[in-house]
Amino acid sequence: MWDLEISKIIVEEFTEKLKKSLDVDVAIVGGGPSALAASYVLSKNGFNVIIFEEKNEPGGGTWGGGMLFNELVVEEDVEWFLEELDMKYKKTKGFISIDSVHFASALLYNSTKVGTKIFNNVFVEDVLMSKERINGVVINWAPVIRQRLHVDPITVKAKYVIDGTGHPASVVNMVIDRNLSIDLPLGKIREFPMNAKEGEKFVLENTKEILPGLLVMGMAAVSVGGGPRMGPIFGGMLKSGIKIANIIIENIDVEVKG
Ligand code: 48H
Repeated sequence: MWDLEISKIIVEEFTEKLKKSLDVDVAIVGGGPSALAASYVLSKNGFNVIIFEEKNEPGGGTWGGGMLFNELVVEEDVEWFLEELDMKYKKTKGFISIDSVHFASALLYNSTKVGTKIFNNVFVEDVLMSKERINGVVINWAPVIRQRLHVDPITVKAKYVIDGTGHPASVVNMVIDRNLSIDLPLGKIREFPMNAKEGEKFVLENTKEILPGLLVMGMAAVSVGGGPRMGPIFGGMLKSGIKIANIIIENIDVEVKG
């Protein structure tokens, strides 16, 4: 009976995918542009990478461009990456302009094509930690969280966890709530007013490992470092994702205990 077979395929294949994703090299929280760039580079280099995205549609803040004008801008120094991902774009006035839907789709397609597993509708509600390092994440279905259902989560072990949650820097906030001290340059998580040029520089400088096993990238790195926001210019998000991937590639030989 077709209907039953279809249901069986879905349940079996999803279970298989989830089982393979319970012990990974890198768990990325949030499925925005920095996450997709990082996961593309890491997966392409043979790392086992998963992304947890609480929304139905991964892609974060890319889809709407600037003020719903679905066009976004990147700097010319990321042209090589757009080429690698086979994107269509237009060079204009010293910048590159890209249709934001095409940009999001290309990132999603390429990241998943090289092996990243994206779990949408999954909310990361906590981290796994030992005294020495962050060891993974605690996940639940996002609708369970939204409906405030009393349902316990499950855990995922990861050598590295990346906070790619954008402006709120949710993972860093969770870790601070657990009384772990993180060196926040301003003493708290906050952003400053729009300044595209400064913001694009700042995001890269603040893309780093902030605790053993926990890294920040994208707008989360701006919020944690306390820098200016930069609106719909997205080169910094790509460069931040690529930088974090390279940091991990150079340090992956960590032994995770527990
Ligand atoms: C699962 C979660 C959780 C959670 C959040 O905001 P994003 O697009 O992330 P970035 O940093 O890659 O890109 C930022 C960019 O989109 C942007 O907003 C810019 C450049 N702004 C500049 C400005 O001036 O405003 O995506 C983060 C994703 C979202 O899709 C969230 O739904 C998701 O993370 N998320 N997913 N578990 N706990 N928290």
